Amino acid sequence: MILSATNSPAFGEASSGSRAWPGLIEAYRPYLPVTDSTPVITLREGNTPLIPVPTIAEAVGRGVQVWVKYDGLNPTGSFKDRGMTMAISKAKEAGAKAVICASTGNTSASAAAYARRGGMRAFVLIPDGYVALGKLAQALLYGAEVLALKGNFDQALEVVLEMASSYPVTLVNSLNPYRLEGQKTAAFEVVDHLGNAPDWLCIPVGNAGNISAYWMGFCQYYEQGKCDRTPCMMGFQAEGASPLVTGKRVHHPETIATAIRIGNPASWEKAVAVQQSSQGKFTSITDAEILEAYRLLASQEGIFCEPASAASVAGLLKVKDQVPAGATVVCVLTGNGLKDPDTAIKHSNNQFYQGIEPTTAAVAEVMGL
Ligand code: AN7
Repeated sequence: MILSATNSPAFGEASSGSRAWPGLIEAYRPYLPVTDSTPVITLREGNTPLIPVPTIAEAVGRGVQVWVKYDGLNPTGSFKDRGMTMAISKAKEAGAKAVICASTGNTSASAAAYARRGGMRAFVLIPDGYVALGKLAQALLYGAEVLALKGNFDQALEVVLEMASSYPVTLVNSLNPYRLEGQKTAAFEVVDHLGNAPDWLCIPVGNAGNISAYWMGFCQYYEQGKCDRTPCMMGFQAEGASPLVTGKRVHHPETIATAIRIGNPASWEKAVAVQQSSQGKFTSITDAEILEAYRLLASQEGIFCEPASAASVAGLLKVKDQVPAGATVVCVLTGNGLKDPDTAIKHSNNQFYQGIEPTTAAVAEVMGL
């Protein structure tokens, strides 16, 4: 049975009888570590659509049903907003004046938006030259103080951890436990929409915060009797940045999916525990497979996600023969395709006719009419 999103616990309750979505802290307040004195800093994140993807389901075959959780429709265009509304609200509650994060891009955009809305400074450290254009544009315009480091994400994270332990700045990377508390609500929404947990959850993995958060959410809902099973957690990493697949830190991670260009995941142990308790698996996919899924989602399903997000669908297609017949699969699309216009333009296989004379004759000729 498919239930609608309006079954989530407090849909609209906080908005005096209206059906407006109040943001995930209000919607899932009983499940979150907030009190009446927590100042809720929200952009009404969450409540993102779970969309059926019939072309992908067809490619998997054997009656498997596939949905994507399109978290690229959050206010700053990625799932990070789920964690950031919690982390920033709790930082504000604790009296913080400034927050800091290392980021491959999405965390920086989200931290910037929520911190500025909460009246705090946001310091973001990014790997110079490896952040997608849209994400950099967001961080700058939201008013973050952006520091581009001559190094990769893993090095930036090491610096940030030291900064947060020595200076009065609150860490808002996913090592901040409130981040995962917020992000686990995506699992709640999946169960609220489907009426149960899926058999498989396919998810891109970088620092492994999100896979850990989803698992927390499914387990919590299972304990509450909201679902009668928990999914196999299937984590996918880009081949050039796949430490969880190889079991070894990658010193020079490389992938076109810059969001997951991470060689030393912050939540490494947590992710291994999730894989083991859920009987899931970590698998790597190549950049070519990521791009193939990225184009397929856009051109066949009308869903534009960023390359890192397409890793979940690329991964599903790669291991499709392992999916039990008739299973229900949810692939998480973590970020919006508009984040990375360069990759879209460079790797579109579709025709782009340029330099056409502005006449009907010229246009008709190109159209082959
Ligand atoms: C689109 O923004 O690490 O496994 O600094 O942006 O929880 O790290 C982003 C990660 C997947 C991986 N998809 O999630 C950052 C950052 C997108 C992402 C991931 C990221 P985690």
